[in-house]
Amino acid sequence: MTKKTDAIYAAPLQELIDFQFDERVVAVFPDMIQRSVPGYGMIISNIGILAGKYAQAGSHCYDLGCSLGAATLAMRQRITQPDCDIIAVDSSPAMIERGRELLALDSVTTVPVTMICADIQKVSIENASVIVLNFTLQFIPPAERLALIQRIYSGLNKGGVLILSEKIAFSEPWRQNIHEELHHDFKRANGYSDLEISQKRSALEKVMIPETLACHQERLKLSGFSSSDLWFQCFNFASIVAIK
Ligand code: GEK
Repeated sequence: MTKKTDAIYAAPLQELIDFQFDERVVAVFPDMIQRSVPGYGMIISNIGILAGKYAQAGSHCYDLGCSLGAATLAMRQRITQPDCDIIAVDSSPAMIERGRELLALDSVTTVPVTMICADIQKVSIENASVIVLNFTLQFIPPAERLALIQRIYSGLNKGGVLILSEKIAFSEPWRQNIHEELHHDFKRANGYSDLEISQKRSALEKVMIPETLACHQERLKLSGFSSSDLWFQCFNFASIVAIK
């Protein structure tokens, strides 16, 4: 399948509205995320590897903020434990509609998948062995993040994992600047213009709020996770695996 190119912010916009996961974004999403998030493809395939290792027989695996289900499909390929299923949740109706179409084309059918259009802050999480928050927590208001992580912790079985990927911030301004510049270089190298980069950045400003790695790790500890390891970082994009 050919990917439709993201040109949403290519022309000057009179009025910049806050970023939304609507039909226009859904239509170009695979291209947008690949060209915007360093290491996205690698993270997705390794979520599959992690799920293959940590999925427990007879448990649920969750993909929270699944978008089109890339992490779901990677997990589905790798889970071999019996009687597992995957519950993929996203609050964007357009994402879920397209995600279900892509799911129907998937040739791996051994692990059942349910795609649900809902707010991840409201779905029940229980008997879980693998929970994925792949670039989703950053869209939850910071004051509500602890409650979500605590609910995730209590829904996980012992030995289960949370895979948390985020755009991260740095407390020292010089370090923040270096990583931001490198990320913009990455986007330029992938064909985005300076105008596209700056318009998208403004659109995301109020809806996507990155925090430092230390802040994420403290919250995980506070919620009860016995360990949290950084397994991926490229510039200001990182992924942590936390074990219950
Ligand atoms: C991937 N994980 O390709 N409840 C449910 N979904 C939400 C909520 C919420 N409260 N807030 C935001 N979302 C995916 C990529 S994208 C990341 C995740 C990005 C959803 C939102 O609709 C969008 O689909 C997703 O979180 C974030 O592995 O675009 O930077």
